[in-house]
Amino acid sequence: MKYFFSLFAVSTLIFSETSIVAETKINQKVIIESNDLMKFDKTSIKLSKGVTYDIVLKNVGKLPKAAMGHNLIILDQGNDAIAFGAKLITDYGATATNDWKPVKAGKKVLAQTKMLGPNESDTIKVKFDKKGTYHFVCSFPGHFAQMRGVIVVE
Ligand SMILES: [Cu+2]
Repeated sequence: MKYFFSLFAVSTLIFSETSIVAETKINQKVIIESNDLMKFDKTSIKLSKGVTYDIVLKNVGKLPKAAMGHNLIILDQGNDAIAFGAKLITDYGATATNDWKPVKAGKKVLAQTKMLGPNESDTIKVKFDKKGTYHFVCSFPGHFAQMRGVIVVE
């Protein structure tokens, strides 16, 4: 009888640990901060293929959106953040009236947050179906020079 109870306790323990692992595979959260120094707090992020992530951009800056707005644009594989940033206004339709959204960039953009002012945040759900490197960038004019990074999906 004693043996039965301890075996039961062990199997319950294993079972509950398995459930915790399974739970964390759904909608894992990644928080990226942007600031008045025109920087993201993370420039290299490792994620897993096939997992749905809640990617949160938090703008912790204090300057107004018109002067120091930030967004997070994740580019599909094969698109370089600097090359993309250089064409935002000339080729991809980013303007002051559309919050610098690259409306003509088509499938080069995998996902994007809203343009954020001080103390704002936005969450996007993203699932990467292919392993590899994805660049991300802020599309506010000139910010691509230093507001960019890579997501490496394994
Ligand atoms: Cu920015």
